[in-house]
Amino acid sequence: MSTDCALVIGNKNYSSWSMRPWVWMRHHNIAFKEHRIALYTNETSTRIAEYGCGSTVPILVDGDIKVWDSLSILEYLADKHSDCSGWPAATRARAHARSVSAEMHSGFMALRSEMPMNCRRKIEGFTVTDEVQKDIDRLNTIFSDCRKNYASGGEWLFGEYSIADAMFTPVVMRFNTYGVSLEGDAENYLDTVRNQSAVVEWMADSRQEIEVIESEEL
Ligand SMILES: N[C@@H](CCC(=O)N[C@@H](CS)C(=O)NCC(=O)O)C(=O)O
Repeated sequence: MSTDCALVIGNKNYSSWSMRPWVWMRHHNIAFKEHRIALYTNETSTRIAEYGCGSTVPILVDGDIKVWDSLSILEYLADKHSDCSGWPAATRARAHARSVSAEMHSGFMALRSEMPMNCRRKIEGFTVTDEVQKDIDRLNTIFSDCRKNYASGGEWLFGEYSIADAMFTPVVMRFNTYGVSLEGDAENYLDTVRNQSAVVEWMADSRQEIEVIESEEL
């Protein structure tokens, strides 16, 4: 992909949706320009609207093609870069990866609203509500099942790195901030994500940001 390709993202500290395609592209060493728009300022909506495709980030601009929505961007990139790992190759694993990714994309509302992503922050003694605990338990099951079934192929959810890992990366950042641990293989998977060089880079960048979004600071 030429550097005509740009990824429009929000603040690295807070923008969980932006993190997904950014990390996937960095993991695969795909060249892109980064256009950053600070969220929740007086200019945010105008700056996003300039791209002419919806009111949220991330947005991928690839020449004259624009793609918005984190999952659509990942799908587009995987189609374009068939040498990079998008969905797993095997039919069963592919169906599984698509299902858990869609589940992440459309669910986990309690976890999202009560544990907003805030990469640079560590909160001691966070109280997990019953609704959030249900989401955490479900994530524990998803990660454990994946690792049980696909560990022979590598350290990621489906063995080789895939779109599914990018989809769940922001959840791992939330767990860091609010002090959530999982069990056994699921916790080991969290460590794999934490140690991924693209994630380490994103987190370092997030610590350089100076904006504070009060609504995301519990
Ligand atoms: N479904 C979208 C959701 C994107 C989204 O909600 N992005 C937030 C930032 S993380 C946003 O752009 N908010 C802008 C605003 O609220 O003004 C995706 O996956 O890309």
